[in-house]
Amino acid sequence: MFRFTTAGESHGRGLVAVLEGIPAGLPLAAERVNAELKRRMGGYGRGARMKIEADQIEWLAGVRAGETLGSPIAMLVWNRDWEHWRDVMAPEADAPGGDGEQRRQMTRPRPEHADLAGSLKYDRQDARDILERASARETVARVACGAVCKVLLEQFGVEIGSHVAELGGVTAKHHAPLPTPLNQAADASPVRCLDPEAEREMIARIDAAKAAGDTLGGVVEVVALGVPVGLGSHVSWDAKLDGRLAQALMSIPAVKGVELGLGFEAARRKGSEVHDEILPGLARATNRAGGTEGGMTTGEPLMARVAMKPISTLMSPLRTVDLKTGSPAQAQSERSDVTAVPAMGVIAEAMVALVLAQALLEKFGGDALNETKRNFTGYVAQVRARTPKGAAS
Ligand code: EPS
Repeated sequence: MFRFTTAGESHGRGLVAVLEGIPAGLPLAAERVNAELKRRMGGYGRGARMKIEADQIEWLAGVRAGETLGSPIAMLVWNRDWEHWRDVMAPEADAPGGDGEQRRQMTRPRPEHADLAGSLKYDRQDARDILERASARETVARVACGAVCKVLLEQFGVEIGSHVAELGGVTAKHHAPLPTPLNQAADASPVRCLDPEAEREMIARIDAAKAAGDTLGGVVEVVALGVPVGLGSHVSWDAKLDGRLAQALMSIPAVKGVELGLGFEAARRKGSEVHDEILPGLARATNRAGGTEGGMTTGEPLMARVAMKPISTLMSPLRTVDLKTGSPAQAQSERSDVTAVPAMGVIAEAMVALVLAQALLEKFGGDALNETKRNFTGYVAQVRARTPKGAAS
């Protein structure tokens, strides 16, 4: 069964990622995973934390002699910042940090963070018990699992990339066709934007927001090329790939919206201006659907747009209430990022990779990579045989 889980607090000892269901025999090197972790750490607008960390995995299980074993893959990433938080985050009741006060209590919840709802739900006096896990630091472990899925998907000709389409209210000019490889072009920009003019303005807005103690959100476009037709299914609500993508992408911290293809714009147009006509050879005239129909992939590029709100930690804080006293207060300021939109793109790629890998393994099965590939090749031939005679291929 394909599944993954993560464990770890932002300033705890480290992060653990466990990924199950990857077939045996997949060539896998730590460098591939670490390259994705490094991409996630980048982006103009990040805070001082990223200067402390140097995220790298240690294999704990599931890989031997450069290949997967078919057993759960476990990876560990140490938090370097732990050294500065040992006392605050110590698991022991009688740790050197002393009482709650000295353990850097957080009692003034930030609006739009998990602080308040989490403290009430889990009945914690110290919102640090909530914020440490709600922190986007957890996405290190997701990106590690997603990187393994990317390596698997490459074996089937699937390539996933992303770029920043909007940041801080600046919209990049539409770039058509998108460059290939997409990530090579996007990663060359400090904000992962393909439009140099928009990039300059985005950087200026990040500088201005930083000076004002404010934060910025934005929109990322994720693209998966080479996805075969028929991943996911129309038969049940929870098998539908569009729904699964939306859930996975919405679960990224601070994400407030997900669109596939035209997304909300499709609701404003007439049907004739939305639907993708079918041409001889079963090609499509357009890809406004963004690569899914009826909860299944169409074989066209998968296009998802992901909207991130501004980070909720403001250096010029908003109004809140101190949970200890019940009195009006200013929200607590913790060191944070001005924006993490460029990094969110890398995380969104990982989430798309996880959903596609799961759907691909669901369809083609296999305990060993060779078996999965045999099943895949047979299916591709079957689909090709359905192309009407005399049509362009
Ligand atoms: C985060 C706050 C910042 C970010 C962090 C997410 O961390 P710190 O409080 O240690 O400065 O840098 O993101 C990461 C650590 C990361 O690896 O992405 C938060 O509160 O969500």
